[in-house]
Amino acid sequence: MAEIANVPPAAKLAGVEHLYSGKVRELYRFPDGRLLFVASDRISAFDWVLPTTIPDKGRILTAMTTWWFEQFADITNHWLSSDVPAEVAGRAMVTQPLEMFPVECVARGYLTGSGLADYQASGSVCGVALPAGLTNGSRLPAPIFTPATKADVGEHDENVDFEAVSGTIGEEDANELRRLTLQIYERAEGIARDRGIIVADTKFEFGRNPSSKVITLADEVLTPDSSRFWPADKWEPGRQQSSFDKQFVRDWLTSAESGWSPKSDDPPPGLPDAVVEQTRAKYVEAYERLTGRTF
Ligand code: Q0N
Repeated sequence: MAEIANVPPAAKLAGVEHLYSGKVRELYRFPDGRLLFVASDRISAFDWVLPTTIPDKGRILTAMTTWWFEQFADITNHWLSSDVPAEVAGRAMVTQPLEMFPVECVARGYLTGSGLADYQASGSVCGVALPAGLTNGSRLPAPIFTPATKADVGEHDENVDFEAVSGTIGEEDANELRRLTLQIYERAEGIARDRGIIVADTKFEFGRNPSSKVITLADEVLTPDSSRFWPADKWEPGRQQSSFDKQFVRDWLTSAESGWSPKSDDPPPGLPDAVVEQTRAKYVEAYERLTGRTF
């Protein structure tokens, strides 16, 4: 699989085969076929992987994912075990190997990002018509399923309509992915909102268990990397919302102090220690607020 220019090579883990490296996650296979899903401490911003890592980010996002899996005990997921190699302790899961659906299953409860851009151009998102008068950050009348197809490395995923998904995987499975996506999102959004975090949108990946044929929730779920988390007390439609986790990073990278611009073709500079520590604290806060557990 293609490598991303500024992502370091995957860790060498004894006895597992490296399958895939994304900007911040890696996938390996054990000899028995089970997978090892690893979350790194890497952080991305403005489509770059930053040269600085955030201590404990991988462990926090892994703990968040497994907590959500526990909340949705009625939704079959790919988690098998948290008994992982020592080098990745706490930031990896052993998972079922699935036949993945080639669809990014996105649910949106609020309008921003590519959803806002599509709405402003056409009044709809992924073929779903929306009422007039919505603005950046508006809460939608009801959550919508806005699937996307994975683009090549370096490209953004492409929003597609439900019919395109049906055409690719069949109507029955497309209906099921939409139903699962909206059901899980609605439940998560309510839980998070009660705890002061708006989950504006989120992306799920599903696969089919090749033996049982059961459609199964995969990937990491409902983390700030797979979702947009906003602080509920600062929500104000009509402007770009602040990011729960990455706002300190974005503010510093766009400040004069960084000497860098998101428009630049140059890689971003490393983050100051204070920004690293503030950002780590936001990931801890998100985990502790959501779960009521201490990290
Ligand atoms: C898999 N991807 C998508 C995040 C992005 N349980 C699974 N079985 C088979 N394949 C996959 C999974 C999962 N999860 C998912 N690629 C393969 C890209 N992912 C890869 C992991 O990092």
